[in-house]
Amino acid sequence: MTITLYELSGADRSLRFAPHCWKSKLALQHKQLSFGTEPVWFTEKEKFALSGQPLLPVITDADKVVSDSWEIAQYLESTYPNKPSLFANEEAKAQAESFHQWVSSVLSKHIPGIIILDLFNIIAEQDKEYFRTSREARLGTSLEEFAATPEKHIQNLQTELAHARDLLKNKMYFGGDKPDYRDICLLGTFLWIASSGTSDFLAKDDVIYSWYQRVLEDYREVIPTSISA
Ligand SMILES: N[C@@H](CCC(=O)N[C@@H](CS)C(=O)NCC(=O)O)C(=O)O
Repeated sequence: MTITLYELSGADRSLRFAPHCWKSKLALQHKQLSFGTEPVWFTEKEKFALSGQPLLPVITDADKVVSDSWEIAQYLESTYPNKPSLFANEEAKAQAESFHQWVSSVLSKHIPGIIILDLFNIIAEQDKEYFRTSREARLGTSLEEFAATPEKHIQNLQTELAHARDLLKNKMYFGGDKPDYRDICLLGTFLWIASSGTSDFLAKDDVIYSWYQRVLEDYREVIPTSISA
């Protein structure tokens, strides 16, 4: 086994919640590559200092070090072209890049309001001050204030998902009849919510809910059995 995925973890090292780390783990699983993982707390950045930057995910593959979930997906695709594809062709890759950006910067803004206090409760004691200070500076308010109305954020998330519903119309997966990197981006983001302890964030009659049930099983090998739709 030569590939190691460095990913954020909770106080309990087996608890992995970070969305971009989930994307890389799902991409590794999709490509049927053998890999190990290294759990990292927020305040253990020295563990992946060799990447020369402060964010996760990072992978090492023999003497290669790659950071950033989108860079990792591209690296895996070009380094292991004979393994199952993350992007069926150049057009699918361009669509995946734009979907990745939509998920990361548009859809994801509704999520901290749903889970931020749950996240605060599951991270390591030594991470709590860093997490509170950095997130409160970013949000411009206290974690408690920001998390006061989770229903409103769930509602906004469901409304924002209209774009994904449109893309998925009459299809099993975003790319058609098998999952690709677009499915991984959205699943990784839902796993952020689910790993933090919220399960009811989709309506049962939503096509996105049926899709979520399907992809959870497709990637079940790397998803804890405690997570269900
Ligand atoms: N654009 C980056 C974003 C990476 C990112 O924001 N990572 C988060 C975890 S999902 C992180 O490392 N946070 C650590 C911190 O805030 O100190 C990617 O897609 O990989």
